[in-house]
Amino acid sequence: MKSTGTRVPSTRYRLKNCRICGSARIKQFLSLHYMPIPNGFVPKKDIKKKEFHFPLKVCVCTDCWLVQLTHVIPAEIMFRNYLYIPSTSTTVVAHFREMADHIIKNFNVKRKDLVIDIGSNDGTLLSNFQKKNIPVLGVDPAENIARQANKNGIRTLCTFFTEEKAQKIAQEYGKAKIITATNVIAHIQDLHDVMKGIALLLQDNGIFVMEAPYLADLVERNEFDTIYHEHLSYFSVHPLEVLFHQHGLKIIDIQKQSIHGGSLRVFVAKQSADYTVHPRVEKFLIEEKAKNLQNIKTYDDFALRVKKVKRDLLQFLRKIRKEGKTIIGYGAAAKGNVLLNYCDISTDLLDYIVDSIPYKQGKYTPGTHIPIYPESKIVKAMPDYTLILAWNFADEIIRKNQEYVQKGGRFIIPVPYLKIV
Ligand code: JHZ
Repeated sequence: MKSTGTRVPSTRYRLKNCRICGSARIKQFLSLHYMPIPNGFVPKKDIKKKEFHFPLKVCVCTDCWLVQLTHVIPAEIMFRNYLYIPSTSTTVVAHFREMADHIIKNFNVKRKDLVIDIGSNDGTLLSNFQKKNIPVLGVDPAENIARQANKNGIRTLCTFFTEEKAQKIAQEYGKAKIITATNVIAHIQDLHDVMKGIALLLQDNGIFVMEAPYLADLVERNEFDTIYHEHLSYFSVHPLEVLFHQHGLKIIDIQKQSIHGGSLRVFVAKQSADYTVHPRVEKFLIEEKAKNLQNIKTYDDFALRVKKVKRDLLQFLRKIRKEGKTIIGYGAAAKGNVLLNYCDISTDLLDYIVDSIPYKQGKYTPGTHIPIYPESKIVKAMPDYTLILAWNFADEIIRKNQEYVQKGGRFIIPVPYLKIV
C-alpha cells in the first residue's frame, strides 16, 4: 500500500540564492516531483500514518555553476536518527582503508597529530587512523550512530559541525592536522559556516580532504536517483574553487574515485600553506568546460534522459510482471527510494526488497511502502528478477549472490540505462 502523503507547499523551504556565490540567477532544470525524505523508512506501526512529501527539484546557478536543490529541508528532520551505515559494505570499508593509508603516507601524519572526521557515522574511516595510534575525533549529529561509534571506541561528539562548534573543539582538543568529510559537505546548507569552522580548526599546514559524488559523472551516467533531499549540492571543481577561495583555502590536488557512481576526492590547504598545486587541478577545470558543465543545455538534455530511464524501466518491469515473473529489489538505498517514488513503483511491481542493514529490515520504504527483508531471503525465495536499487554496489552484490545467479536468477540494473545481467 502506497502512502497517501501530505504535500508540503512548494513555497516552503525554497532556496532564494546560490549557496556558494549568493547569486539569484538560479535556473531549475529538473523536477522529480514530491517525495518523502529518502531515509525515512517506516516501521510497521506507522504504516497508516501520513508521510510528508517535499518538492524535489534541481537548479543550477548560472554564475558559479553550482547545481543544487531548489528546496532545503531542515537538517534536524533528516539527520537526528539516521539509518545509513557505511561499514556494512566491503567496498566502502576497503575504500576508507585506502583513503586513510593515502592520507597518512602523503601528508606524513604522526602519532601526535589529530584527525577529525565531519559526519563520521559509525567511525569506519577514523578506525583506520586509530589502529595506527593516531588520535581521532568524530563529529556526527545522528544520536543512534554516534552512540554506536563511541561504543566501538571511536571518540565521537554528537553534534552538527558549525563554526561555533569548531571553536569549542579547537579549545578542548587542539587544532587538527587532517580534517576529513566524506559524503557530508553536500548535505550542508550553510557551506560558509562550515568552511569558516574548517579554516579555524586546521593547523597552518593542515589538510582538509573531502569526498563527494562528482557532478560530471552524475550527468553523464544518468544517476538522477542520487538527487535527493539529503544532497543539497552536486559538486564540480569550479564552484568548489569559488567556495574555498572565499575562506582563504586552496585546492592542492584532486583524485577521481569510483565509489558511489563516481566521486571526487579533493585535497585542500590554507592559501598561506607551503603546498604546491598539482597540475591535475587545472586539468579538471579545463575538462569541466569541455564537458559543457557551464552550459544550461547540458542540464536540460540530462532531464530528458531521466524521463527515458523511467520509461524504459517501467516498460520492462510491467512486461515481465505480465508474464507472471516474480520481481524483488536489492538494497533499500536512499537512491532506491528516489527511483521507486519517481517511477511510482510499489508492491504492484516489486514484492519486497532485501537489504543488509539490520535497522532497515522489518521496515517499509518511504512513500512506496515495500517491505524490507534480510539478504538471505533471495536464495530461499529465488525470485525470477532482482532490481538492483543500490546499483553503485552492483559488482559486490552480484559477486556475493552467485548461488542465485547459478540457479537462474537475473539482475536488473536501472542506470545509466536498463541492463539485464
Ligand atoms: P548506499 C548514502 O546513500 C547516503 P544511499 C548518503 N546520503 C550519501 O551521501 C550516499 O550514500 C553517498 C544495501 N546493501 O550506500 C545497504 C546490501 O543490502 O548506496 C544499503 O541500504 N547489500 C550518506 O542510501 C544500500 O544497499 C550489499 O551487499 O543511496 C546501499 O546504500 C551492499 C553493498 C549494500 O547509499
